[in-house]
Amino acid sequence: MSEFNLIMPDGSQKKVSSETTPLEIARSISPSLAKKSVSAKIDDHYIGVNEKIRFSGHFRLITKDDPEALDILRHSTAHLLAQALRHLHPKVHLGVGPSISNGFYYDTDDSAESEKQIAAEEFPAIEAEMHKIVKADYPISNRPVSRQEALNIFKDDPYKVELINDLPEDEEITIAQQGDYTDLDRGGLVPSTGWIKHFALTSVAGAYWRGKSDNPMMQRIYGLSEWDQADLDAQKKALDERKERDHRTIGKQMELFFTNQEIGAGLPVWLPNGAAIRRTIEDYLAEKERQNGYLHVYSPVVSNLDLYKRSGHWDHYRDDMFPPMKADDGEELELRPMNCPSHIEIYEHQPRSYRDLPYRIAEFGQMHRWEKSGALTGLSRVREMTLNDGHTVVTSDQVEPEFKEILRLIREVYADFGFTDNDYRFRLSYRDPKNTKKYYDDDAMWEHAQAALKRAMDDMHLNYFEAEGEAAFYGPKLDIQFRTALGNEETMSTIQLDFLLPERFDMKYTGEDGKEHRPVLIHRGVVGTMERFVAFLIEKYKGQFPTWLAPVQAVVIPVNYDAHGDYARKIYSRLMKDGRRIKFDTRNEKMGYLIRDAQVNLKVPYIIVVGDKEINDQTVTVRFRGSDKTLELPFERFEQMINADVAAYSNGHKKVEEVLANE
Ligand code: TSB
Ligand code: ZN
Repeated sequence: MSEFNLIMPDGSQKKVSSETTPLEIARSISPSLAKKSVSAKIDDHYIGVNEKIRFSGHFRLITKDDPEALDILRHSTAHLLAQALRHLHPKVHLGVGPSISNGFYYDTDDSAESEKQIAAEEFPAIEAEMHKIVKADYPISNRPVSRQEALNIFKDDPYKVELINDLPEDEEITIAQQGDYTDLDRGGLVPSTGWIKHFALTSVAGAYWRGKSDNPMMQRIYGLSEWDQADLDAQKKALDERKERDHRTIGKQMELFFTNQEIGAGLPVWLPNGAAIRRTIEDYLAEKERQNGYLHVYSPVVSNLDLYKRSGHWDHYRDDMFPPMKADDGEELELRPMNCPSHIEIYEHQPRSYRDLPYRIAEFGQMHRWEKSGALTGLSRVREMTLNDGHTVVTSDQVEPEFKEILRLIREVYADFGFTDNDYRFRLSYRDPKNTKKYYDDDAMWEHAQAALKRAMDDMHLNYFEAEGEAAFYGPKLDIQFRTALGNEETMSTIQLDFLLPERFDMKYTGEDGKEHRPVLIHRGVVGTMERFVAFLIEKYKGQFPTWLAPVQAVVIPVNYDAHGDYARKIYSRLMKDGRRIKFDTRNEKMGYLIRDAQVNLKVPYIIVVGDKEINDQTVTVRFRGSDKTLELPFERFEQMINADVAAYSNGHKKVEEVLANE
């Protein structure tokens, strides 16, 4: 029997035998300490309270009062979930199941067993199974195993096998055991399943295995777990608030868009209110692009498959493409996953010279991508989307200045939408050099392109982070990452450097020297797709769009339609002629109901009520969004106010305050 030397928190030394457990040490100090000890640590290694001590070092008991104990509880609840899933879906494949800032998750993949993945409808059954396991109060143990033993234990769990194989040679592998359930685990778990009492499963969402988009999509099941019910209730409430700003919830309430199975998963329908927002954005962007030298084009959403064979999409991007359509003459047609090949054909339609460069074309290009059904989310991840796309053809000397110019344009647009630096971060997306299936294989080309991208960013003194395996197959990207209400990060805008497609399509321009040269292609989306961008805006503004974007900018309500309808209609028509989006609410309902409907559901910036007094004075009574104040204004004054509000984009409210100050 060996002996170990423990250094206690107070600095004293304690010699223990290899038969000693942390719980015994706790008991020797005080029974109450033993009762609330959740786990223990020797240096950075967790050791369960009932485990035998295996090495010497700094010793520390973790009690319930310790913030770290909450992570241990949540991590243990993830195991509890996995054990319940194993009972209900014996063949489910498990990924990882950590604690997170407000709870825990477990990544699961049930595709080996059935086509249908685990869905939220099953949560009550899964929770019931979890409670059974809690009641059984299985002791939780952790022990080291050899690599071979670990591979044997997890032979039916491909994700675990991958994790084991990725562990460094000299790393100790430990497994956790509770009843009939075994997991690969570093420790940090409660002593038995009976310790876990206040938990709930909250949602399930698609998540790529190890966060890499070229890996399989798994189902990530999220949950909450707390030491007491009051804390669990508080966490649930916080989660409900996040759901409230979820664009899918607000999209329903404001009647912006829908998706259904009849039309097809991931194929969104834009209702009039959502379409009004989108059209406003498209008009705005088209004008901005025109001012910045882009020529707008229209090109077909379906093309000959050979076009995508030539571009390399078919070799490197096929998994994201809809299956080709075979025509009766043997021709194969493909719904386009990207617009670049069509834009390249447009460039090549005429011979080009250095005097034509940078050559900039743009299109609100509709594309189709075969996203996995588990990954589809509202408007933010869809199968049919319209990209605010643009391609610039440049000489190699123009790559950096054009890149900077595009980034300047993007930030100018962000300012009009009221984004601040806190809303996003920059990601330099590089290839994964090991993945030659996804990425075109030419080391020199990649290194050159990635270095150019990094140089441009460093030159502008911008903060960014770097990510391997997130590039496009044809080149590296600057991705602008935004956080959704559900807490995921997604790419919105993007600028991409491409030295590959110009080769593939044999693109040329005549240089100053009269000879033919190869240009470089820059792909960019100023705001990304209309779908994802609008999803983000809904969440950012919680549906309370600045007036220039609001689907309905003002509602006009006559106190009594028969008496005041004509005057109300005159106001409505005048404002519509100004270009405003106005709803004339003629419903025969109580005034209070109509006002509430406009405020709560439509979130309208201005509600105008007109009755006898207003007709008499040629005024309108205005209610402002977010304020209880009503104000009677001469109609022209209001007209000036709302038009100034719209013209100032997201700074509109400042203009309104200015106009009001003159009142
Ligand atoms: C910028 N060829 C380039 C283009 O020229 C391109 O298509 N790049 S992309 O593949 O990165 O897509 C552009 C943007 O579309 C992404 O940055 C992202 O904001 C958006 N997007 C991609 N997939 C989806 C999807 N499934 N649903 C909604 N938006 C998406
Ligand atoms: Zn492109």
